[in-house]
This record gives sequence, structure tokens and C-alpha cells, in this order.
Amino acid sequence: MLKLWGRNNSLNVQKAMWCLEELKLPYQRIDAGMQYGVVNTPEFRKLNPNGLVPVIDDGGTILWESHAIVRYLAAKYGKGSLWAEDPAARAQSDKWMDWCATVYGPPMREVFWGLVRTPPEKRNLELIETSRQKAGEVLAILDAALADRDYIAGSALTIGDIPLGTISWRWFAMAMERPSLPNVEAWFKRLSQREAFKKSVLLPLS
Ligand SMILES: N[C@@H](CCC(=O)N[C@@H](CS)C(=O)NCC(=O)O)C(=O)O
Repeated sequence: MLKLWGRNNSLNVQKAMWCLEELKLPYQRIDAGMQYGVVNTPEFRKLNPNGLVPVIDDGGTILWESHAIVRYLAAKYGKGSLWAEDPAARAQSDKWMDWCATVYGPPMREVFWGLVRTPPEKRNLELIETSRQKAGEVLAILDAALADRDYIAGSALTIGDIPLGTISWRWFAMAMERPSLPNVEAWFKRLSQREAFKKSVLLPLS
């Protein structure tokens, strides 16, 4: 059975979990990272020299980097669903995966670590606030893109929605002010009705 290493409160592990659940692939998840340790053992470092989760072992194919994992799983098991066969169509999803990692992710990381993983007396409130504002600004771009479609690359869920949807749970679940983004809200509501999303992403923040 496919193995996935990583704690289930990790954003990047949740992307792999959600993808596996959408594809209905049986898998064994092994807790690793933060309080579980494991990532600094020599055995784990052989799997991922970076000492980070997620990592998968799919019948001997060892892979790290969450977006590479999502792409691999979708290409192998989700042709015609999560994985568009047409390169031009697939590039639309790919583009949003990269945008999520480079534009939406960095300010969200500051907000999440500040509000969820830092005790109140140690928080850098200025950084949290400027990052929250920045995330709201870049989300206006996503909002505009979702104006004429149900999912980021069209009428069905694809790999492009996976990183965006996973991180957006944090955006909606954190106790903070949010600008009105009707298309992002409607898309997120759509994602939230999916069993795979509920099971792998809609978990308490920690
Ligand atoms: N770019 C990598 C980042 C991986 C990463 O930073 N993983 C974090 C969890 S989200 C981690 O392993 N942190 C150390 C730990 O949990 O001990 C990916 O997308 O997989």
C-alpha cells in the first residue's frame, strides 16, 4: 500500500492527503514532523534529505515536495479528472499551483505562524497585520479568476485547486478580519462539500 509520511496538521501533507482521498487510493499515513520527530532519523533522511514532510513511497517510487507529489499522483491515477491530458488545459492548473507557492503562500505563512503557532505574548502583530492585508490583496486576483468558473481551471476540480483550497482553509478558519471575496467564498463552499476535502483538510488548526 502507498505510504505517506507526515503529520495531518501540516499544510503540505494535507495537499497529498486530499489528492489521495479524491483519487480514492488506499494509503497508510505515518505521523512524522514536529512533535512526532522521525524527520531527523537516518532512515527518514534517506527518503528526504531535507528532513521535511510530506514524503510518499508508492511501490518504491519515493517522492518529496508536495506539489510534485500531487502532480505525480494525479498523472498516474487521475488522468481525465484531476489531471487534464491536454497540456494547455493542464498548464492552467499548474500556473495556480506555482502562484499559490510563491504569491499566496508567503504572507499566509506569516499570518498562520503568528496567530496559530506563536503564543500571544510573542506575536509580531505588525507583521501579522501587514501579511493579512497582503494575503487579502493577492486573493483579489484569485477572486477575479473564479468569477466565471466553479473551479480554478474550469468546471471540475483539478490539481490546481489542491494547494489553493488547502491553504484557504487557514484563511477562512483563522480569527481575523477578511475582505469580501464572493467568488473565493463560493468556491471554498463548493470545496467544503466534498467528502475528500472534509476528511483531509477541514481539520482543527494547530
Ligand atoms: N516545499 C515543501 C515544504 C515542506 C515543508 O516545509 N514541510 C513542513 C511541514 S508543512 C515540515 O516538514 N516541517 C518540519 C516538521 O514538521 O518537523 C513541500 O511543499 O513539500
